[in-house]
Amino acid sequence: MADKNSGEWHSTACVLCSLNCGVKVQLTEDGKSIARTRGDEDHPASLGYLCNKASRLDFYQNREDRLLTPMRRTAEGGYETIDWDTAISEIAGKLKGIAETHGGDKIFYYGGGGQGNHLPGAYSRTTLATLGVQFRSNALAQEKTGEFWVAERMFGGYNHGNFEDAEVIIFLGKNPWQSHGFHRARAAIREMAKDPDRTLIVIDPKRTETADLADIHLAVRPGRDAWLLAGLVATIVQENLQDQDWIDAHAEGLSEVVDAFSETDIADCADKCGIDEAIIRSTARTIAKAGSVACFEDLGVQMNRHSTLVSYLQRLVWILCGNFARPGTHYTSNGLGNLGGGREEGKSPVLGARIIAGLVPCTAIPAEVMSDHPNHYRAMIIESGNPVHSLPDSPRWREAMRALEVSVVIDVSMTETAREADYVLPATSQYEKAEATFFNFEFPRNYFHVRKPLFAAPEGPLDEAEIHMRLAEAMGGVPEGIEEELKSILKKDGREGFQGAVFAKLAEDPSLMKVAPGLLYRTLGPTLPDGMQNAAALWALSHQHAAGNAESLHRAGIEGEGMALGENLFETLINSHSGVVMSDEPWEAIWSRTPGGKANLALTDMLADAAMLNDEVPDETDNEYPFLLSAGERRTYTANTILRNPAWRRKDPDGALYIHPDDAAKLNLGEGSSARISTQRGSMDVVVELSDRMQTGHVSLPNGLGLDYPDEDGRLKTTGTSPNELTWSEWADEYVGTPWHKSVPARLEAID
Ligand SMILES: Nc1nc2c(c(=O)[nH]1)N[C@H]1C(S)=C(S)[C@@H](COP(=O)(O)OP(=O)(O)OC[C@H]3O[C@@H](n4cnc5c(=O)[nH]c(N)nc54)[C@H](O)[C@@H]3O)O[C@H]1N2
Ligand SMILES: Nc1nc2c(c(=O)[nH]1)N[C@H]1C(S)=C(S)[C@@H](COP(=O)(O)OP(=O)(O)OC[C@H]3O[C@@H](n4cnc5c(=O)[nH]c(N)nc54)[C@H](O)[C@@H]3O)O[C@H]1N2
Ligand code: SF4
Ligand SMILES: [Mo]
Repeated sequence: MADKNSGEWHSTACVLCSLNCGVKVQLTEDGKSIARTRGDEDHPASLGYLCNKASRLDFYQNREDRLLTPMRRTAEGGYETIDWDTAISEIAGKLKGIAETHGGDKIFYYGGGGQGNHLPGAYSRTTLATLGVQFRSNALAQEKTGEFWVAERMFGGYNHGNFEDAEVIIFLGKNPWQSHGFHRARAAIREMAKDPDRTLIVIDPKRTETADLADIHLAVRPGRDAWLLAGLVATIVQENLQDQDWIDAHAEGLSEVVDAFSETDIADCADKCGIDEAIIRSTARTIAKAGSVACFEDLGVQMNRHSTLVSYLQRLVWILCGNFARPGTHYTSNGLGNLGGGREEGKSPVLGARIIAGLVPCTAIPAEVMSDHPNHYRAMIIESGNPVHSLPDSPRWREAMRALEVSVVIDVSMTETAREADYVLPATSQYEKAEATFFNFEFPRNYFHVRKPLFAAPEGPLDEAEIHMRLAEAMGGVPEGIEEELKSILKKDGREGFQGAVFAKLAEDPSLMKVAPGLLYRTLGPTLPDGMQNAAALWALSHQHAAGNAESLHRAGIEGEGMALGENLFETLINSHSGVVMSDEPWEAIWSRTPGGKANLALTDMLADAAMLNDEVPDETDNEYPFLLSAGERRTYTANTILRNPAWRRKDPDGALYIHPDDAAKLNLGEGSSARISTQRGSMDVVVELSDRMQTGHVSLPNGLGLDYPDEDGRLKTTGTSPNELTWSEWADEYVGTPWHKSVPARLEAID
């Protein structure tokens, strides 16, 4: 726990986006709030960098709507507070009842971590394994699963770009000036823009802040990236621009790709995507000529038509020119845990939707709850996620939540999702326990940052680990006496003896594995320094990682062999304040993770789709819905739903709808006027802001708005528009079910 007295700077991380930049904070004198924030120069990746949002972190820690006690939904539809024992015994009884009567596979698990907290996900296994839960998902299955799946099949894992060193940088449906996605983004983009030897290419219908700094801005027509990328691939193939020597040495499947694109009509692609053929061809030549190219695709294409195909086509553009496993190009990284694998792992039980990386497509969940199929989900545990607000079709989600026989939400606030649940359990905040995320994709040197708690938790909330262990105990999943026995071994024989005892116990009774994370929290956890009980799960992970990665750990300066190496890794992690480099590899190491040591260029399903593009007549809009809505844009003051108090936002108070002035004029919409936006799903009122950054016919709303928060009188007040009141589940990618939020057909009209 941070020393409450004054003045001292404590190391932690910003939890407002996936980067978790290192932050140093000073607390107020009462030790309850963050008073000052600055960048942490000792953080191995952010190096002191922060964006505008980090100074608002106290809005995360201190909130009027903080959950302080378990809640149970009443027959009248309100909530009553209940004590922990009642909550745990009722929830355990109901979940266990469903598991025994219908099978654990009827209980669905959603979430497990947001942008700053992935340790709850580790402890949830204690409950899930006890119940025999089979199906789960999280927010990655509404954005990244298509990309994961393609990358897995091409490279054997999720690939990331080395943007800092690339000669040509491509941002595809990505606005890193606002959304980051790689470290020190604003500083790095400025460096790219300034350097005459580097070319920054931005592919975005909107002239974003990133596009302002680009050498080449390809203002593609919304939803038409597939044609642009097919045009780039076809140019490379037809003009013979590929790096033949590199492909001969490092890739397979070139002839299938050449066959698929040798007849592609590039003029037709140009026509459909709205970018001149000459510009497509010259851009392809720029890419082919470059010494190194790195590309970042994000939601502009991942939540859009042909999303999985686009994830493939953009990879073809750079892999044909040899941009993998070399500095300035792309890599698969080596971190702790393995977030981001993309294997296909069976099908979901009702719709038979493809499960990628263990995640059921988010768009399938409500239908799989409300179906009368015998295998439909009957209960749900939602932890550290707000799907009623953040997944497509909020109205349908509300219905699905009520259709469940039991629903449990574990959160810090009374969220839109919590308000539909049968039970709501209060969790400690990310600054009241040790925390970490698994979104670390650096290379050649990758790092891990375990943060120490800053604040004592208030009376009431519990760490997720404790919640899961209590549930498992109440369900009879934890053998009598085991906790005390392990504790006394740890006390007597230290960690080495403890490890031996844990292994012996597991060999004797493999079912103990189910509750291992919770047991570690209870036994090893309290012995960890600085109140870091919640870091206990990292002990097992450290040993697991050490067993297969001695060389990269040694190179990173973490010493020892066998068990000692795992122990040293764990010790280094929990004793560091600002994060630790825990992997250091040569570029060749990437090939050892690539099946057969070669990149796979030819994905036959994707090539078949690409071959159809010239025949496809795109038709996104019609007379009834003449606009395309980009539903959920990242702006200077948006942070998913992590911050609920609207006062945190210094700009754009209503989360305005951006529209081109020509469109606004036609609809008699002035700056700051109100409009109604309607889609096939619903209608919402919005405040309008004119912006010539938008194309005509294209409008955008921010993500993460439409949250309610108590005003001065304690009345709940909603700020801005909740985008998913306007979206629906079927509007999604055919392969992995990621929603098409960036291409929602919509109609606009002025209102008084
Ligand atoms: N400030 C802030 N930063 C964040 C977040 C946040 O809430 N706020 N959230 C974080 C999360 S969870 C994520 S996943 C990332 C997302 O980061 P981004 O994907 O960069 O964010 P978006 O603004 O949703 O979409 C990016 C761009 O896609 C463009 N776009 C829309 N339609 C199309 C199209 O048809 N084609 C192309 N090529 N582009 C199109 C939009 O104009 C927009 O500029 O941001 C992270 N960072
Ligand atoms: N239309 C549209 N919808 C979108 C998007 C879009 O662009 N357009 N973007 C999507 C994207 S990319 C993403 S990633 C999702 C994000 O949506 P979600 O995955 O729902 O994530 P968050 O909004 O970050 O919600 C995280 C939840 O965790 C809670 N929380 C915070 N700290 C703790 C803690 O320590 N313990 C527990 N138990 N809970 C905690 C917060 O209060 C919050 O309720 O939204 C998606 N929704
Ligand atoms: S880029 Fe900004 S929001 Fe993201 S972690 Fe860093 S400071 Fe926080
Ligand atoms: Mo995201």
